[in-house]
Amino acid sequence: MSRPIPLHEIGEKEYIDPANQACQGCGGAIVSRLVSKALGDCFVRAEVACCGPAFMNIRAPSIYVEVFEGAGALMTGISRGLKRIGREDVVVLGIIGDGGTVDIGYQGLSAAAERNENILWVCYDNEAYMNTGGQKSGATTPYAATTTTPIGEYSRGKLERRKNVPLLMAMQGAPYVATASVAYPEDLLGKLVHAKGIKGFRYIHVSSPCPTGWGYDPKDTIKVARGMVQSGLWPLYEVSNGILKLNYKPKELKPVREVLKMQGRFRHLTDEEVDRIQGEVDAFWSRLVEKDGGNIF
Ligand SMILES: Cc1ncc(C[n+]2csc(CCOP(=O)(O)OP(=O)(O)O)c2C)c(N)n1
Ligand code: SF4
Repeated sequence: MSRPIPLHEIGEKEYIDPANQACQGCGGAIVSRLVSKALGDCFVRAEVACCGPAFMNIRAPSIYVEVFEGAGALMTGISRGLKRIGREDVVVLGIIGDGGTVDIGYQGLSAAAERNENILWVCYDNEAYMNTGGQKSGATTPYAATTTTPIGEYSRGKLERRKNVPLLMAMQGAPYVATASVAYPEDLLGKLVHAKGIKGFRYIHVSSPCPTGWGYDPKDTIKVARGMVQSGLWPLYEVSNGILKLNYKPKELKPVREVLKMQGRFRHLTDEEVDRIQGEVDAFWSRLVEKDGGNIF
């Protein structure tokens, strides 16, 4: 399992250029910075269409494709090419949006996990297709207003449950799977460094709030991200060869209401709808606590 790495231990060297085109307060930009610092000098990066070109100004060799369903195939090709020339020491990294991971990229992701490709897939999850205007994805929290699930007489926002891709990857037998959050950088760095040392398919899914799509003040990104973890809306855990470990386990979770009310996308919620979300969060949390330290299947 991983161990949290304090920020001062990771070193001062930066791997991204000082300015980028992301919106102020973009969680994805924080992911990009921390991932590159954790991996250091020896990685290549696959990039597919997403908000990434606005903030992945990482100083590392990278290959970009416009088709955002293609990350699994692209990373597989790079990894196998490197193996062919005897460079398996190079980490093959993808920092991929939730649309490109849980929806349109899922087939390639699942196939790469099945083949146990030697790649590190980091999903930055802003819970929608933000680059094209904020359409809902399979990662969007229920009842959120998005541009394809607007609020009106006949619509209460997104109705489906979230697709839990970290657990799906773990059930496929991936050697290492973790969730993380931009509000817990020590935890994220620890998981990245741990993943770097493992061969085979590794998957880290990072909650990366988006002020533009979620409707909050850009200065509050970390506050919102922290609230998601503290309320159980985004639990932090890792699964190493099938064994689950909860990385953040407070005595009591914060009520989800406090976190939801900070975000414009949930402004329309009724008390009953908040209760439904709270019920689902509580049920999932109890199952995680039950499985903590044991095998997930
Ligand atoms: C096959 C295909 N369909 C649609 C598009 C247009 N497109 C580009 S980026 C994008 C959204 C990507 O969403 P996500 O992966 O969640 O990343 P984010 O934009 O949130 O960073 C879409 C629909 C495309 N490039 N390729
Ligand atoms: S739309 Fe959201 S994810 Fe995209 S650059 Fe802006 S803040 Fe970041």
